[in-house]
Amino acid sequence: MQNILVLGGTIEATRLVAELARAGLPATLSYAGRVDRPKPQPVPVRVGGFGGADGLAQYLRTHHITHLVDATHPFAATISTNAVRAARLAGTPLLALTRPAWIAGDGDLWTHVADIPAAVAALNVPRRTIMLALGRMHLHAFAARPAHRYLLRLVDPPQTPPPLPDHHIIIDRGPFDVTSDKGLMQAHGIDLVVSKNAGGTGAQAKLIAARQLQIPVLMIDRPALPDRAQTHDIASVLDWVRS
Ligand code: 3Y8
Ligand code: NAP
Repeated sequence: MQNILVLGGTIEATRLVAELARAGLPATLSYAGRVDRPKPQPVPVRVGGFGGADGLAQYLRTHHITHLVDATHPFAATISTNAVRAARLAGTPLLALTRPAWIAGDGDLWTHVADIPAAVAALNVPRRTIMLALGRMHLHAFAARPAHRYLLRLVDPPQTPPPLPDHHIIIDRGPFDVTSDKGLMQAHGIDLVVSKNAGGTGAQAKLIAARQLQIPVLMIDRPALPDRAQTHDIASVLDWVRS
């Protein structure tokens, strides 16, 4: 009998565990515990780190996990690297469920940068009104660019005020929709959007809104990840689990 561990935190992970529950395949969804109230799920959920790759390998062994699915966000490079090592140590089959990177379409005004530091460097420009849609974990990096006005969208109210003298905080969680993101950008007079190349649909609204409003986007490329088997579709994961 299968005993599946899904490393979650994305819409695709949520959709996958719904399919696994429907198919009656035993699965556990794992969250890091980054936000106060993770989304309720139709399968058992565990919250918190494992204690590095060795801790995850130990979890795989002691819980007799038969299949490990890495359905984490493309910027969650540490857990994905740990998953490759842990799966090898424990001899557990691993499959990554990922989503293709976004590609600029007609009308998109994107500038690509390699990572967060490169995005900060690229903001060495006269004062802008920036939608910094990167969440909470990287705000400190932008303290180097205090001249700009920032619109911040966070999942939870921050414990400490962000280190940005001129900022406005919106508390909201995705998936987002184009109409409200467009209204938000117009209401705040946004003239630049900074975004991770997350892919998928949950964070895409701001890019479609930016295209419609002809607002430029600073697009942060994904970090490198180790080689591993991966798929973009949930049906392939179900086939793999059943094989
Ligand atoms: C804790 C678990 C689902 C999953 C929904 C997806 C879509 C909506 C859009 C913007 C961009 C951002 C952020 C974002 C989106 C989905 C997905 C996605 C981006 C939750 C969730 C957890 C997190 C962690 C959180 C990070 C933050 C990043 C906000 C749940 C809601 C900016 C990524 O305060 C913090 O510490 C937040 C941390 C990692 C990135 C950062 O650096 O701050 N996600 N987001 C997961 C855990 O504990 O393991 O659903 O409650 C999940 C989702 N957020 O099932 O519907 O699939 O990506 N998440 C980015 O893309 O840049 C918001 O505002 O436009
Ligand atoms: P990360 O930097 O790759 O991982 C840092 C540490 O957090 C890991 O070493 C692990 O701790 C723990 N961890 C991460 N994901 C976990 C999970 N799903 N279950 C259990 N422990 C986990 O991760 P991150 O970028 O902070 O992302 C954290 C979570 O938020 C993930 O679920 C990810 O899918 C989700 N998320 C992230 C982003 C983003 O922009 N980074 C966007 C949307 C959703 P130990 O070493 O102790 O095991």
